[in-house]
Amino acid sequence: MKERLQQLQQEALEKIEQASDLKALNEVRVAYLGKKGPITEVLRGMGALSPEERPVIGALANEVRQAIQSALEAKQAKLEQEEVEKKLAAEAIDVTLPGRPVRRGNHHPLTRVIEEIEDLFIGMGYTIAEGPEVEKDYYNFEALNLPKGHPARDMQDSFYITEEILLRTHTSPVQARTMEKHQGRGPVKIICPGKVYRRDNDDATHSHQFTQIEGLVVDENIRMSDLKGTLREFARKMFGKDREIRFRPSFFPFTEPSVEVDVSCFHCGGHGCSVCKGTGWIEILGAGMVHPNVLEMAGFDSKKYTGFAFGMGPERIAMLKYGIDDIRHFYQNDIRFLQQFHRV
Ligand code: 2NL
Repeated sequence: MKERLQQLQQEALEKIEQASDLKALNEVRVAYLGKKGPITEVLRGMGALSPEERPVIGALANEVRQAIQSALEAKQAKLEQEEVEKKLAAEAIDVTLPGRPVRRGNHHPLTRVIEEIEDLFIGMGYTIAEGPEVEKDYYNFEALNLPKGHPARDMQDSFYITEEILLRTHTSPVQARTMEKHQGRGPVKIICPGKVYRRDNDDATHSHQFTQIEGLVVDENIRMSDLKGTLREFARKMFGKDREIRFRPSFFPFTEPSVEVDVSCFHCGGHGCSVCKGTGWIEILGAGMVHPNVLEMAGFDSKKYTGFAFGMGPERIAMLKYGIDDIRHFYQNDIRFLQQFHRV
């Protein structure tokens, strides 16, 4: 019996040594230490032994079981460690591999032009003012010297929400609101960029939604020459240092006098070409001296204060600057169009 036990131990240790994975090792455990295994069988047969032999064989059987158990545990730990290492090796991340490229986007050409104009006026001491796109009839029309019944207020031309509320048709209401906040004290020096809305059938040059930038300066002793100097500076920064501007008489309800402003053609320098249609000049904005009625309605004393204002369409400026032939390009989000305006 002693030899049988020693032989079992040797056999089991060899099989444990040979087991190449956890499954095989478990089979060895079941085969040798299981309830139906050979050691249990030996212990069961102890009844047939003499009282002297019994404790000797019993002790030996326990030793053998112990030895097999330890060997199993050691091997199990080793196999588990190997498995972890294999897994780590298989799942390793190579941090030196190049990353997937991220496609770099760019600002919308309109955003770009608007920000360029904003920066230019901020450089001249203006601040940016914003206001609601859903506006009161009062600020959109009344406060701008467009009384009830004025043709520009026609329901056909604006998106009315109620009799008194509409989508703003220009950014001027922001200027009216800002002047009102100043409570009759200057200076006011602001730039108002934003989206505006008019009932229009969209085509190459019209859109029911577009953008505007308006400027307003109100203070004592503001004169038409201040307007002209400011706009000349704007034209040169925007279209080139050699540009000249000219004023042509015009009409806006909120300014008096009012002017249309042309810039000398940046394409031909003023000689006449297809861009300026042979005239040498390109119309870029409208402007004028703030109408006394507008100043008074906003709480300013029009005997003490004067001001100038101007308004332009960033779409038009961008179309001229980048040779864009259809306003709808700005709103269709065709990536082939948008990608052409990467900032350099
Ligand atoms: C244009 C012409 C203009 C203004 C806008 C203005 C605003 C106030 C008072 C006086 Cl609160 N004027 N704005 C003045 C003249 C022209 O816009 O052709 N815009 C695209």
